[in-house]
Amino acid sequence: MTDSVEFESSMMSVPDKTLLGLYWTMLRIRKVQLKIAEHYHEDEMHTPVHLCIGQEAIAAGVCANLRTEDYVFSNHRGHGHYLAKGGDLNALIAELHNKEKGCSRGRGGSMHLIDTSVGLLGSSSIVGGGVPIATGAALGAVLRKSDQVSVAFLGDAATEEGIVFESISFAVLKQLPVIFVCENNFYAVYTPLNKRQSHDDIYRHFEGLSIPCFRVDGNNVLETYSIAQEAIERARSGDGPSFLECRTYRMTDHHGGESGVEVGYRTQAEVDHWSAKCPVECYERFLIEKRVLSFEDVKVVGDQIDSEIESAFEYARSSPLPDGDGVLRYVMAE
Ligand SMILES: Cc1ncc(C[n+]2csc(CCOP(=O)(O)OP(=O)(O)O)c2C)c(N)n1
Ligand SMILES: [Mg+2]
Repeated sequence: MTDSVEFESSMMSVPDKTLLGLYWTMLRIRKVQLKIAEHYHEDEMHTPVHLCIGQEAIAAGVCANLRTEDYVFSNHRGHGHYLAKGGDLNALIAELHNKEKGCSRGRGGSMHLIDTSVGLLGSSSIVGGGVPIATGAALGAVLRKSDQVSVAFLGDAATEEGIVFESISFAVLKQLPVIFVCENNFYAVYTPLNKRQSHDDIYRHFEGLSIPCFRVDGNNVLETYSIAQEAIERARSGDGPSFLECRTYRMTDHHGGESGVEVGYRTQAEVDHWSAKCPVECYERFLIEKRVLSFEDVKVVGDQIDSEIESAFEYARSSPLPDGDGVLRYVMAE
């Protein structure tokens, strides 16, 4: 029996290849985050890092339904979105090391990830900032008569920004192919959702705008995958936008690799409660029970990912910084 995440009902009709692909994506995101956390204190990465440990199922479940040419717009907690959409791992780790070979040429850091070759058109460190851009990209797709869809990942706090309401309203008016994916991890930095909002039903906030809204167990990759699939198909076939509230939890502090318990804004009991719902471990157990995955597979896949990550760190460390004269190229402020 898998304990706290119920996968069975969403598993029907998902082929084994997809089941395994979702596992691989989540495990890879998890392992990349852990490696970043392990090395962060060495002070070779001069960038804040907002890790998405605990939230991997959302990026994996949504992006598994997207085509390369579809668009994703991310936020400050974007490593998972970038990797799930197919962003280059070497360029991500090089970016964290501020290197010229980084995905933003080392000038952007962790909060400004981009890989246009796979449709990851950018991330915004301004809370809510990616949402209107994703909406505009969806409008562009419609004007070009393309069937691309656009996804905006946003946090629970971003739903408190006016621009999100305005973007959703416009997307409904124009019936744009955009999916708003809210990762509700119940915190804005150190402030819990129940100190900011009177109700914890974010998905209901936008129902008055006549956008289809769904509450999703964001730690359940199969539920996320199947609800996102419906939303993406609806958008692609011209039936307009959707809003998904994916409920989850970040296992590390707002930024960096500590738990946040030591700061005092959340308790160890709360962290433990969510640890039992770990999206990666629960799904791994489920796949083993279903005999889609063996213990040996777990080891082989884990080792392959570890060695890929090891070589990405070597690549990043050994590549050059932007040269002194050119360091201010591509940046807006001097
Ligand atoms: C417009 C704006 N206001 C405030 C901030 C400072 N800030 C950075 S992250 C953050 C919290 C974001 O919370 P949420 O959207 O829930 O995402 P999470 O960090 O939980 O993934 C805040 C307030 C910012 N970057 N941009
Ligand atoms: Mg949050």
